[in-house]
Amino acid sequence: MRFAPFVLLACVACRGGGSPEDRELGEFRGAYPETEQPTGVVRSFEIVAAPTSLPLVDGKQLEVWAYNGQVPGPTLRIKLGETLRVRFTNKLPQETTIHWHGVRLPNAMDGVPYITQKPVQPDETFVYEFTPKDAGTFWFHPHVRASEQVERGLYGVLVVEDASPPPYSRELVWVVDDWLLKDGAIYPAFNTRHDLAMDGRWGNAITINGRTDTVVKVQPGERLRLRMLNSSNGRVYAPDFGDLDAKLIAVDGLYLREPIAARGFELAPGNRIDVDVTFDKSTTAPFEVVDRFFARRPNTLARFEVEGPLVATPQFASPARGTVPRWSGALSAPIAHTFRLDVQSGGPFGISWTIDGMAFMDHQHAMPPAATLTRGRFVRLRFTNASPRIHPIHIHGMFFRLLARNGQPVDEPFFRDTVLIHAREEVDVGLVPTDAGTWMLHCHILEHAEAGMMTTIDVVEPVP
Ligand SMILES: [Cu+2]
Repeated sequence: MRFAPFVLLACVACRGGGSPEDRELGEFRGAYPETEQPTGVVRSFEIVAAPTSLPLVDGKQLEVWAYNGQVPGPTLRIKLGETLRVRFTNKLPQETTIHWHGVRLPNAMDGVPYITQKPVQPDETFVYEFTPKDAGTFWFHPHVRASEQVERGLYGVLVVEDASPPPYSRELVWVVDDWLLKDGAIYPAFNTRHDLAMDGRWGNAITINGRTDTVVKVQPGERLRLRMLNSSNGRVYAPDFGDLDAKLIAVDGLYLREPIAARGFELAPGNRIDVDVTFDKSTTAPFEVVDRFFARRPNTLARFEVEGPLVATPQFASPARGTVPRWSGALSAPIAHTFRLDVQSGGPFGISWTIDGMAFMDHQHAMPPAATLTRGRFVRLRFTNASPRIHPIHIHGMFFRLLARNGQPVDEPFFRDTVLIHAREEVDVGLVPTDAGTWMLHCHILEHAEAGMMTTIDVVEPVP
């Protein structure tokens, strides 16, 4: 009897091949940052979604839909270990929900209509309550008619601070969005044939926190933490920080294994990056942050102007020292499921975006899950983009690591919850699901999602 445990171990090793990498594949501990113990502190917020009018984009009044009368909505801020309680009231003319993008939370709090909750009807209230497992930059937005509701202005940032936040001079939260405006108003037709067939709705005005003319005045020596979110329906940005000393420290909330130069990151809809920026004491030259996703059509996003007396630069080690496994043997693991991304004609919009040949059109008639995964067990998944358009694929409630693009191994020193898959590209990811439930997997180009590019994956408890 005393040898039984060794027999069991040998058996597991047999199935996985027995190498150190294989053992790491199935090992959850250390795959994500260790969760702080819940502190018992509950942070309560009220959020009301309602139509309103705000001076946005170029300063003229714009009819929008907003959380608490603001676009972006309020930045909700709690510390790791604290519980977020949001009493949400819908004052919109249509049903809605709030999805907490990137947050590992109980499935019932994920805000997906008919799958995790009934949609919140006009004048109804719903209470979201959960204790995030990770510190980081997250966001929230509706998961009902998102291509319209998000475009009209419904989104906000959730910052889960470290239990002991690093002492930056200050912190900036930048929500990058683009607006399709015509005659001083949000272009009123949503899910147009053009937007559905192309890469979603790309606007004609790019804003940071609702403004096209962001200028941040900083003092020489300051060290900033910049939390940046792309809330656009379809537009991808590649922020270039030029001559700034800018290091990428977190992607999609979680810290990197080590800081890397913040250059060329494809900030697709849904993605967040945290950037550690230090302003040299010796220069007062202004700095621009420029989107270079299309090299020939750069967009200036914001400008830093350095002025005033020198300040001492806070000296501390980069917080980017997250536990990010290499999963170096992962490409020899079997592919648990291949998601085929494609397009076909037909359906209510005349064009349907499909996963595995199926369009997810109506939340009320849920399809069977595309895949069933086991909680705590590593899987390798493949996305084959058979279409000529881009698809930022987002998985709810878990993080994954990129393993390969078109068969070429990739070792990104970070986790993600959203990855941009280019036209005709094949992408492999690895992940260890940590929470049971039915989780959405979908394209974050909101028009593509609306026209069907969504599915679910079930995460089930391991068989004892
Ligand atoms: Cu897509």
